[in-house]
Amino acid sequence: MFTLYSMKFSANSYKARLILSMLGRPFRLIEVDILSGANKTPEYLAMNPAGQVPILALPDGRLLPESGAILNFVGEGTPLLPDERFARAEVLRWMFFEQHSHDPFIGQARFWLHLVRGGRELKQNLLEEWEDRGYDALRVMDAHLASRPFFAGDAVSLADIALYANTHLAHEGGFDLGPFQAVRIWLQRLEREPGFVPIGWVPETSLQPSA
Ligand SMILES: N[C@@H](CCC(=O)N[C@@H](CS)C(=O)NCC(=O)O)C(=O)O
Repeated sequence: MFTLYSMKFSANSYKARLILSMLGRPFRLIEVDILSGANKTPEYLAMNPAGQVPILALPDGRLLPESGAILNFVGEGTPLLPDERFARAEVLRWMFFEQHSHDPFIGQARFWLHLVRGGRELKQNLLEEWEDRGYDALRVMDAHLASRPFFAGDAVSLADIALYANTHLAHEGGFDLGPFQAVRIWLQRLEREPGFVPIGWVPETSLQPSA
């Protein structure tokens, strides 16, 4: 069975929980309290020098940090990651977009403004850039989704899971999804997929808390 080092309100951790649920893969969850520094202990840094969640631990002990890598690993061989070369590249296109143009702005805004006490004051110099670049990302997503149901191809893929996590929480980072109708409809479409679970969901096999 997989073990997932994860934080309940972390959107990157949620991507991993969501794919494991959508694929019906049982896993053990270990809650890492990143707001109290449990991700910066020598033991945790030995598992992931970046000091971040999520980390997927394989049954043989190998460790895989990075939400996109975890999505790829878990999704390999399932309809969430097509075999055909171009179709797969389209999934990757949107996963790279998520890491470069979406999470650093919408994800960071939501993390610091919603989860970290005093985050607004600490990150005052970044707020304008987060807002500008975050709305840029939402405009790109809305334009793309205006004529298709999902980001890559006609069916749900890893790209949708990657982008759903922070987008459905964008309001917590101060973003208004009101003008982005195609994005709002897509969010609801993903929520109707089999195995969908909300961010607060935990599997029965969970341990709390841990480093
Ligand atoms: N690129 C990484 C980013 C992971 C990330 O930013 N995790 C956040 C929580 S959502 C974290 O652990 N933050 C604590 C820190 O960076 O110190 C991924 O996609 O997994």
